[in-house]
Amino acid sequence: MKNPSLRKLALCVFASFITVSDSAQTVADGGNLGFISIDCGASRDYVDEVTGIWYQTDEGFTESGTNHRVAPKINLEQFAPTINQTVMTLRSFPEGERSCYTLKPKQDEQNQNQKQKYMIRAIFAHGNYDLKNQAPAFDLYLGVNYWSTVQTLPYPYDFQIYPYEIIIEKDSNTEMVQVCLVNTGQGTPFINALELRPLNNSLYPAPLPLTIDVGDASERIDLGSGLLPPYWTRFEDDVYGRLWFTGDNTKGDVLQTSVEPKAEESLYKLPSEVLRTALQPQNHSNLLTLNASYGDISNQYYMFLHFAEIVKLPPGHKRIINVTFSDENSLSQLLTLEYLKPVTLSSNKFTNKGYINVTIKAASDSNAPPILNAIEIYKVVPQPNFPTAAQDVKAIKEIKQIYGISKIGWQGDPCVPSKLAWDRLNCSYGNNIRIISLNLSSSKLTGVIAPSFASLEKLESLDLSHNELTGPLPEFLATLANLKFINVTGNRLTGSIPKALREKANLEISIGNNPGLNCLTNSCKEHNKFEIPLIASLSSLAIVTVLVSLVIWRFKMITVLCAESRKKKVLKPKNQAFSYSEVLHITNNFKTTIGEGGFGKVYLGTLEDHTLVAVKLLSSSSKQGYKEFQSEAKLLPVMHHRNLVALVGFCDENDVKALIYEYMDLGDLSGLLSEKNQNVLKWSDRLQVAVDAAKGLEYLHNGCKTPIIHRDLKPSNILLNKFMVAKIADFGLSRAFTNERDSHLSTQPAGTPGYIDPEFHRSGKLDKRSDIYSFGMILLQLITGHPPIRRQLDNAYFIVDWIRPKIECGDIHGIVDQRLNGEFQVSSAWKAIGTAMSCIELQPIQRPDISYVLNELKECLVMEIDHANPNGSQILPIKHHSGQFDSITSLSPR
Ligand SMILES: *[C@@H]1O[C@H](CO)[C@@H](O)[C@H](O)[C@H]1NC(C)=O
Ligand SMILES: *[C@@H]1O[C@H](CO)[C@@H](O)[C@H](O)[C@H]1NC(C)=O
Ligand SMILES: *[C@@H]1O[C@H](CO)[C@@H](O)[C@H](O)[C@H]1NC(C)=O
Ligand SMILES: *[C@@H]1O[C@H](CO)[C@@H](O)[C@H](O)[C@H]1NC(C)=O
Ligand SMILES: *[C@@H]1O[C@H](CO)[C@@H](O)[C@H](O)[C@H]1NC(C)=O
Ligand SMILES: *[C@@H]1O[C@H](CO)[C@@H](O)[C@H](O)[C@H]1NC(C)=O
Ligand SMILES: *[C@@H]1O[C@H](CO)[C@@H](O)[C@H](O)[C@H]1NC(C)=O
Ligand SMILES: *[C@@H]1O[C@H](CO)[C@@H](O)[C@H](O)[C@H]1NC(C)=O
Ligand SMILES: CC(=O)N[C@H]1CO[C@H](CO)[C@@H](O)[C@@H]1O
Repeated sequence: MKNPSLRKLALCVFASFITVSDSAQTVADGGNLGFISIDCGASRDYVDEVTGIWYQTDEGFTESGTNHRVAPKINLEQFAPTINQTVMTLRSFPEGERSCYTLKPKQDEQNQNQKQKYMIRAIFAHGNYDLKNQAPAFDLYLGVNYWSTVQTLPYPYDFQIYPYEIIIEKDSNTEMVQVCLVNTGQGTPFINALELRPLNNSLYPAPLPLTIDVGDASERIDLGSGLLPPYWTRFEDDVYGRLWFTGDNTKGDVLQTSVEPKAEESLYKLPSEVLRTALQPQNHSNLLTLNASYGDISNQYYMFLHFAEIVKLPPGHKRIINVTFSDENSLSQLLTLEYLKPVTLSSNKFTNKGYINVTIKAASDSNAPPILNAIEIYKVVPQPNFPTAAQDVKAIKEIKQIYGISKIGWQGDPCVPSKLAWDRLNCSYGNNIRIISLNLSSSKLTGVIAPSFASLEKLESLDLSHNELTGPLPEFLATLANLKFINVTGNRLTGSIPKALREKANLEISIGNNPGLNCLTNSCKEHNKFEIPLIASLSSLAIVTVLVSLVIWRFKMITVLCAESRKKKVLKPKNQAFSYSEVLHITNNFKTTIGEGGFGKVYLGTLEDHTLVAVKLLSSSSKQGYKEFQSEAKLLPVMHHRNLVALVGFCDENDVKALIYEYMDLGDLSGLLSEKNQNVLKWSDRLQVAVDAAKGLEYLHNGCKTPIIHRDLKPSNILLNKFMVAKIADFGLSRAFTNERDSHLSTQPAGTPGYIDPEFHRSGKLDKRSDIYSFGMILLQLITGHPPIRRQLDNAYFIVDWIRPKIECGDIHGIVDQRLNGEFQVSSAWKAIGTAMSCIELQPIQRPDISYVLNELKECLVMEIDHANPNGSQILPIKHHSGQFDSITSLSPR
């Protein structure tokens, strides 16, 4: 922690200020010079009587905080008549960790694409504004980098004014400069004034930013000043608004002149008041030594010495000065002074040796001793942090503005520094810092989904659920290459899901509870042309034979598509038409058979990008199941969900008809549960499968305006990929209904014995509850390891009749699959059984909705995992949807 030196401590509001020069009045509006002058906490704009500078209130520069007046209980004017208006009010920031002021310096029209140097000054004087007699300390940031720590002092020093100055360089690409106050838990940050002044770019040649910091060895001193210390001069004297302090004159002889040095002609434009005085060695010595002690060991400094001859030397006499900075080079510089002409020498970088050593000697041929008029010592402010990519900053600020998001924490850079990153978003911190997830769930957003979201190029997850968003789900979201998850559940979106989004690989969209959002009607029309009469069942179990005549025009359409696709020999995107020769190529001439169904064989295939696929080929002799195929071909391209098997493409060429699906490495659930499988599925894996399948079913039932009823749910229709993510397959019997209440009378037989809803079997009435029944039977099979109809010896009995007595006598270990050897959490198992039993109520009306079932199953999973991690580590089953790996890696680390 730094402590302001005593010399600076003495700098207080009782200072006597320098007299005013008339010329200052001509710049009533500092804005013309590119000035920004903010009187924080002021209630109105005004022109400072003394300096002629126009001060603005901080409205529009910052977003939070409250206004105060220093020393509210005393008559300041009487108490300290010289106090400056800018210091009299302040703004404090009791809420939020980081509070920022955003300055937008005017871009010089003639100086486009150039860098521009600015001086920024922040002024602090708390004046016991809150009557707490405290001395707050807080950090000051310039953009994403630490600048300094403001350390104030308590009564009776509470009127001390702390000016912090920094010289920065802004290139024309950066639109704005941000000065942020960061609460470090040592009191409420506050600020009295903030000023920005453009500098001539040739000034202060050194790596920027450079700062002059109250608590550090850095300083700006006017030597030989006749004024009693302390004092500081302001704009009326210094066109750049630098503050000058009186130095220690006791080590030398003071020189003064009443003649004005030609300050205007010099680059640094020092106030003539500063140049008019100098110090020379005592007793006509030839050596002036400066010795200042450094601040922190790690700091680096640059020094600027200002000289001007203020003594009219006899003709022929010269003052020649030999300056040696003990900086990195320690080179000596020779300087011959001319009468009244200011000159500045700059040092190289000083690395810290504990003190600064500069010797100023008279050169051997000099006729006069050395002098020094003023000195500036700047500390280099390290810049270790880079801001978030400008594009993302712009986009998130637009989003903030469009939706009027007034979050106290959303100030400054969204991602940097990481400990101050905005809530509700996550970033990737590589070479290029990007926003990768944004969660604005329940944020009262209204209006349409703005294009700014699409500017967050690297976004992986976007949660906009539970807002009041209207309009369509925009197609531009599909341009986000990494996007894997969108949740717009619970809004008022309308229209249909754009094709580009539906077809985007690995994208999960949650669209539930948008009454006007239709994912079928429009899309189906659009998709009709993709229908091809193929059989689409990956499962190999009983499928009913139905003969349906072909719709000839569709074949023509498809032929055209195939012809087109043959021309482009490129990698196919999703749901694309493949030619027969491509199918041959993909399957390596139908080399590997991975399954066989009623309609033909399923082959293993490999796409050009090495993705494995399952190619279902319709045997040319088979005339079965066209209806089923049509269902699937109609529904599958429309439905996109992580827990539904995805259709990759199709082929229809002359007699060859094939459907191409994503490859599910681990096969179907009935195989995984069968006694032949040596790798017994763990309890937590079973629950995860149940949760996955429930999610898929929830999407079918509730994700779209038009519910889809699967009608043939059974373990063999639940497939698992290599990450053990379960997906529902086989939509051959699925039906979509425009009106949910309108339960349909179906004449068609459907379903598989054991899993089929007996009520549907009886009445032929079809609704979502039939799927729930089947789902309940699958749950029971996951729990017990047994199919619904168990055969033992000559007997066959219904699993429910076997299970009920065990439930009644509380025999959980008798119910759960014996192969688990009791390795499961009892409460989790009971909950799972309860859920399953509620699904298979005979009265459909008593069966729960799938969303309820899903929640119950999630809770089962949490119970099991909490049990497996007794230390309470927060591994949750439902992850942030960043990829396929999430849920499974958290469950079964492999
Ligand atoms: C900066 O100073 C140099 C030298 O005095 C001068 O030539 C130049 O015009 C100045 N630039 C600006 C923008 O004032
Ligand atoms: C200058 O001379 C005076 C009187 O002789 C002496 O007291 C003082 O120490 C000298 N100063 C220096 C810097 O030599
Ligand atoms: C300079 O200051 C440092 C620290 O105050 C001190 O150790 C050193 O002796 C001084 N050097 C000279 C030449 O006065
Ligand atoms: C200061 O620098 C001068 C010239 O480089 C050198 O002679 C002197 O010893 C240095 N003093 C200290 C204390 O380093
Ligand atoms: C300047 O001072 C340095 C260090 O004291 C010395 O080495 C050099 O010779 C001097 N140069 C002149 C021209 O006097
Ligand atoms: C950010 O990451 C954390 C930790 O992984 C996670 O808990 C949080 O939900 C994520 N936030 C968003 C908006 O994705
Ligand atoms: C978004 O935040 C809400 C609550 O803040 C949370 O329930 C939800 O899971 C989050 N979404 C994601 C994708 O992390
Ligand atoms: C989408 O958001 C809703 C509401 O926050 C939530 O209930 C649902 O679980 C989310 N969907 C997913 C897949 O996370
Ligand atoms: C440097 C400066 O601006 N000083 C002024 C502060 O305010 C008092 C009273 O308003 C003036 O008299 C000073 O000149």
